[in-house]
Amino acid sequence: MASGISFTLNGTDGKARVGVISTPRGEIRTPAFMPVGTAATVKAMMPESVAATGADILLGNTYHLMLRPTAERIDRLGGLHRFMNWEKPILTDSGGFQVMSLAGLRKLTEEGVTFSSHVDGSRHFVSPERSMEIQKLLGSDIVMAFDECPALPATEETVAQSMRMSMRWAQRSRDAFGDRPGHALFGIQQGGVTESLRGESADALRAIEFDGYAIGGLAVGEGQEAMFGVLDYAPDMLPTDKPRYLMGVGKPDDIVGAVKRGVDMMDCVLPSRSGRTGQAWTHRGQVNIKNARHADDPRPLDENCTCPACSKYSRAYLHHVFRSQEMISGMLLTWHNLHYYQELMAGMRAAIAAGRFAAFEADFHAKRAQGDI
Ligand code: PRF
Ligand code: ZN
Repeated sequence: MASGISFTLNGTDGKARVGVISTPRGEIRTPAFMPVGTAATVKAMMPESVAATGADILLGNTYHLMLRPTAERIDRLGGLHRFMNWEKPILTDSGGFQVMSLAGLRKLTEEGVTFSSHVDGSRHFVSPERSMEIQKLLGSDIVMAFDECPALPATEETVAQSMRMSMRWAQRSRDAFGDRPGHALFGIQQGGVTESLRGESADALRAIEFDGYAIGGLAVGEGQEAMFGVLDYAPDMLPTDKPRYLMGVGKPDDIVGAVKRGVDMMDCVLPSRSGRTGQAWTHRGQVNIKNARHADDPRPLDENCTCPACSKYSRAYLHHVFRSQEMISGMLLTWHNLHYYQELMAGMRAAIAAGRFAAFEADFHAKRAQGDI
């Protein structure tokens, strides 16, 4: 499996790891946070601004792009990187998870999923083979295997059946992906919160062999304590010499806890989505800019932040444009949030490399405990 994508582990501190994924489109420093660019845009951000926050890679979505503007159209227009003007690596999710959470009228069989589009109600079919084809048309650098993720709570039997089908789909994804130098295929572990099922899933994926391994099926309603409980053992079940990607996580404290337990990559809509609803994430925790206490405040959102929202504007201004529903509100808060997330990742990478991750984590929690000023 000569993939042309390699992972170098540069250091560990406890279970936390620092490294680099090398791709033909550039290096991804890990632990990495991937901003979500679902519909060929990170909402409210120019691609060069996303890069300026420190992001090395974006996440795109098979489900959304296959419906609109379609993978075939993006292919005709030169692929997703050119279409959205983002030259660095792109990882695409495979669609199954989004079908289950967004589409209407779903029919799930061994073959794949038939569903109604949330855009116009039209009927579509995705299978492991079709998902691999779509992600190839998009030109994705890191392709995700096609899986199914049951909503928790679910019975152990339901989770087991679903996981075993996802493992059969993982083999079909591997077969359909073939050999594509310069492009990587990641498998996705399922198994809910049951250790033996997580182990069975990891064994199945390792036997197939992937370029990286995702931990799926978490952050789906089980709560942080249960998620950390799984992360206490799940990363150890995956190969040490390949990247480990925790899908759809999370809040800053989820991310710190995941990195501490051996996770290398994460993605989440939270920093971009909450920016558009007036929520900011800072060193001192969450700030709601629509709160009246900011109306006369000349100070920046976060004194220690060098992003445009913090270096050029006051809390009073950010409050005003949010209340006035001005577009710059979503732009500035999204920029700040993505900058904060990337700075958090850079801080963790430096701490792991220096063997002071425990001190970093203690400081992270201490600052948040002080609360917003
Ligand atoms: N599978 C896929 N995408 C995902 C998930 C999953 O389990 C999750 C779960 N948090 C988010 N995104 N394919
Ligand atoms: Zn800022």
